[in-house]
Amino acid sequence: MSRISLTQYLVEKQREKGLIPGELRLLLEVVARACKRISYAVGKGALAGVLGEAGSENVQGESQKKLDVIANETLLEANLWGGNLAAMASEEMDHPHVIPNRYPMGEFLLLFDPLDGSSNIDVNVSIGTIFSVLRLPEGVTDPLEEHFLQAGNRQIAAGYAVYGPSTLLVLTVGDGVACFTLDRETGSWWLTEDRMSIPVQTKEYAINASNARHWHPPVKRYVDELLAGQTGPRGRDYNMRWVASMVADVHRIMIRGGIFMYPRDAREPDKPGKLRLLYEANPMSFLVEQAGGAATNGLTRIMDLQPGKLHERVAVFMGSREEVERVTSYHRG
Ligand code: P6P
Repeated sequence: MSRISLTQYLVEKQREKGLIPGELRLLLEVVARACKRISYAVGKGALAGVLGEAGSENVQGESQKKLDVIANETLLEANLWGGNLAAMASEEMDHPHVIPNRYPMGEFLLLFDPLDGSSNIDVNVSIGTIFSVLRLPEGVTDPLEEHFLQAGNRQIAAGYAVYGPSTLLVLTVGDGVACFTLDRETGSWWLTEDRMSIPVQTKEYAINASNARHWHPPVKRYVDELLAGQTGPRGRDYNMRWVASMVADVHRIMIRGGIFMYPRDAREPDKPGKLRLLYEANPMSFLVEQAGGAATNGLTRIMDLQPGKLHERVAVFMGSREEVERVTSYHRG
């Protein structure tokens, strides 16, 4: 069976549907090539001496793994000279990285978490790269942090790579969600699912249950009802999964349904949650919604939130629509 490559898929989106401009296609191909290189580095692991701590901290004050730094540098270098970007923002960098004057400035802004779930690197559990594409506001010639502060509903593309048993690239340009599998022998990305769809109902939920004593009442009520199973108000048993790698947990949900939750809790009352809005929650919300799911912060659609800071955090409830709507109704109720 002849498979469709990532390039062919994007050319068809550009040519047949006029959905994406050529510059966006080029950008997405560059990002895919960078993810391939990150996949090779991740796959080499101890053999390439890339495991363990980098000995530095990121803007969040979290210690960086060597692969965090490698993944960030790979994405920066790959996207510097192409001429389709104005600037990049990353979980690993305090401030945006503006394209140097020696290269042409493009119309897009690229945001990414270069290696999400990095606490799993040294124990060989799936990790991933998350990215989001925004347009540089009209007439701006000097990109600043404020230009990144756009609501998630302004995204024109989003995706993630998951470095697991297979390396997959899951991508949306606003016309459904496609999944590509990396052929490690040839280095090609092949279309293996052209319209991902999250089951509306599910029997699985994902949350770090060790935080249960800190949860606010709506989350406690929702999870207790799941734990009550057949004997409780939900009338059926549920299963739990927590990989502690958002990309791996959300990818599972994209395939077989479920709800991913990282709520705010009483540990740090002033902190709205752990996950970052601009380069984790927004791109994953775009993908989940494009696959028929839903994503809120417990009260509001995540993609309607207006960011105030580049690295701001947000509570996350995303996945099968029925479950997200239910837990959101408990917050509103
Ligand atoms: P916890 C990884 O560090 C991450 O940002 C997400 O990928 C993941 O879902 C979450 O944090 C795990 O957090 O508190 O369970 O370790």
